[in-house]
Amino acid sequence: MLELYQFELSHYTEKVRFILDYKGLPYRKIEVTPGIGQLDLLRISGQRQVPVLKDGREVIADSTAIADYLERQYPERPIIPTNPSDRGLCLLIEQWADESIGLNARKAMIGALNRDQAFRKAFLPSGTPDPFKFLVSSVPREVLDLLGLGIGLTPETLKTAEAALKRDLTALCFMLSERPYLVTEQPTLADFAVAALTMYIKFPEGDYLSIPTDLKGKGVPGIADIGTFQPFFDWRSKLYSDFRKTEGTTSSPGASSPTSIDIE
Ligand SMILES: N[C@@H](CCC(=O)N[C@@H](CS)C(=O)NCC(=O)O)C(=O)O
Repeated sequence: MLELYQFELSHYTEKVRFILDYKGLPYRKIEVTPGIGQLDLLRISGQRQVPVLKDGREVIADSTAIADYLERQYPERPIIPTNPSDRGLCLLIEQWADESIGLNARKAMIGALNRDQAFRKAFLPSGTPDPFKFLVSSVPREVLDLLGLGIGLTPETLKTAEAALKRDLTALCFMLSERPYLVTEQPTLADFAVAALTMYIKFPEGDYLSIPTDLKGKGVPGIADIGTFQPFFDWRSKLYSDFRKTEGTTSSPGASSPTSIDIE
């Protein structure tokens, strides 16, 4: 069976999970332990980031390379059009989702965590004891701002990221106002990339991800909760309900606990 080394909360991994579900390929999720598990990842794949897909003796790192591999190896239910202009547009949108939406969404989510106590609290696993929840949610905003600044997130960087995301979502609303999917009459890699890489702007509702219940449907205030972008989020919800398997219905066993990696 295919094995997907992942973080449940990774948006690049979400792209791969979407593709695997669309193609109807069963897979086992292996949750990588940040730090130690990534050293094992380095040993098997030559780099330390998730997602990594293992298919027998084949080990593929990077969501784009994995999409490419799956399309070649499992061509049924294709996700990359063969017609040159559709193919070009599909690959361009995927690249845009990875390099623009994904990176800006990560920044905007960190900014939202800094600003919004309720959102910060929602990130904690449901079993977290109340005193600990209280401690986390009561960390002063200035301290979190400092943490944000420590990783290069100045208020200007955040403002630029949020403005870019709003332009991206506006463009997507226009594109989707006249057609069901971004490139052709069928979903393609472009749709799965955009749906997955917008995960941090607003987490999907429904049981698609093993994340705290409070986080489902939540996102960056001022973007996730305003009517302007609702057509985009409605489109994404439909893509999820049509093609992404829920935790209960998936043909895959549930995720393992965080682990380091077995090497054959
Ligand atoms: N270009 C890569 C990006 C993967 C990536 O950024 N993965 C993040 C999780 S979303 C990661 O593994 N971060 C841990 C690290 O960089 O150490 C892809 O498309 O797969």
